[in-house]
Amino acid sequence: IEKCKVRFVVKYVTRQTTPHNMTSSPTTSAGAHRVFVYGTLKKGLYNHRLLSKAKFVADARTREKSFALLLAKAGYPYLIRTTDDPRSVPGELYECNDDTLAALDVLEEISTGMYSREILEVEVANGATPTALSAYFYLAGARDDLNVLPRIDAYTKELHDEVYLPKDQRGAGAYGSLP
Ligand code: PCA
Repeated sequence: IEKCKVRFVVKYVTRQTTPHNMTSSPTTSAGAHRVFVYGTLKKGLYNHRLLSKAKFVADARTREKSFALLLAKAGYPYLIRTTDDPRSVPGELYECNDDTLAALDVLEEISTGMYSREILEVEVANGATPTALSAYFYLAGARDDLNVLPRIDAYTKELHDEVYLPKDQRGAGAYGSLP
């Protein structure tokens, strides 16, 4: 009987602690979703309004150095994985609720495969030691016609203000389409 009791207690404790491993889940124990943004969702840019109820956590960058940031004709960034001069990507980390995450999925056209929402680890500066956190981010869908797009190091406010064309201002013609 004593042995059984001990086993039960150990199992219970394990169940309670393992699902809350903070670095492996993009969702916090309080139910907030961490989202890493690198494009038009950043502070001061056109689509940031969708994050009005989200909490800014920190400036961040991807731990993975495997990306290329491309600039689509309508002036938004298109993030792909590449083996050709792969880089880490800078951006901002937020915490948001279910409704906000759903609104981001609509903007990024997850249902059509334009972008897909994936999970990666980002690094935030925390004094001298960087901290790694899991977060959702939007990766562009793979396409064959991307090699004509220019590559950029970061999607800055200066670039955005100069070239971004909101969805409702894109014509049906080539300008709105990608590339
Ligand atoms: N918005 C998303 C992905 C690309 C874009 O323009 C972002 O800011 O992360």
